Amino acid sequence: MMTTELTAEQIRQYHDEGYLVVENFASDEECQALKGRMAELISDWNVEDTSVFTTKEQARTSDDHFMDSANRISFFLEEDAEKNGMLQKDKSHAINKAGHALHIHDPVFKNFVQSGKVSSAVHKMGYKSPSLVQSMYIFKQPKIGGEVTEHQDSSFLTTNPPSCLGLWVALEDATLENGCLWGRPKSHKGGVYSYFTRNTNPNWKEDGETRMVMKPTSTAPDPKTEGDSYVPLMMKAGDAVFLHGAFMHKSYANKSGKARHSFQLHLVEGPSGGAQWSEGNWLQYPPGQSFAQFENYPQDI
Ligand SMILES: O=C(O)CCC(=O)C(=O)O
Repeated sequence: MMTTELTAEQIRQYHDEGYLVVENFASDEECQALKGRMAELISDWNVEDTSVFTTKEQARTSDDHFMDSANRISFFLEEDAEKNGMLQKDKSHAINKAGHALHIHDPVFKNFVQSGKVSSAVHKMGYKSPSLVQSMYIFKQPKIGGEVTEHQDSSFLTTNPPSCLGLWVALEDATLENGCLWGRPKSHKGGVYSYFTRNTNPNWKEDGETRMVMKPTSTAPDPKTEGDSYVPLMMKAGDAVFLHGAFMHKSYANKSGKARHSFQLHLVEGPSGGAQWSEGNWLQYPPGQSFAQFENYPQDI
């Protein structure tokens, strides 16, 4: 498997801009292998065993299916794919995403993430003991692929200190029409402005509260006012973008007739690298297991 060594200039760009696009990160064969394998997984998927995924009301919609998906391959439907409990599309066109442990449970996805190029890039970016905490396959379906509202990944995958790194790999061309990513250069320099954290009220349901709450930090201002400075991150199939955990990004709904499949990894610094996984994160392993067991990614997955 080809390895892609990032240059010192690319590392500088990543730290300076908060993101780094790497062309041809994945080969055509790798993109086809991941897409082909996902088609097989969908064909085996029992659509009854699912829920809808939307970023618009995430605090309210964090259901058991979502909260239990850390260590599974779970499937989530597009909001507009269902009406009155009935699917409006066949399941392969109704799915929003699959996650969050493709890298653990599926040999084809695992093979891709264990390729030397991912590990080499992550270490060059300064991670001492990177832990791969989640993987996702996002479909962004033609016509119904929903918007992803602006956010920072460190809000959703929190360590102390913040250390999240996203890797977003385009498996199909990502264009203005089909809902490419948009990002705000240098926005990571303002720090993490909120944390999506478990409600500490044990009676949240009875009290009419949500299971997860978005808590603003006192240190970073809410950067959402700076909407004009977003730039589109258009990519060809095989290109990838590394996203700093505090980098503001989003994507618009896909109104076009073309899908925009992508594969995402999120890593954090592990305990030996000096970061602690937050107990407030939505993503937790079952009792007795911990993210620390995935330190020194990718050898130890
Ligand atoms: O794929 C998208 O449209 C958005 C994905 C994203 O924002 C993320 O993975 O953090």
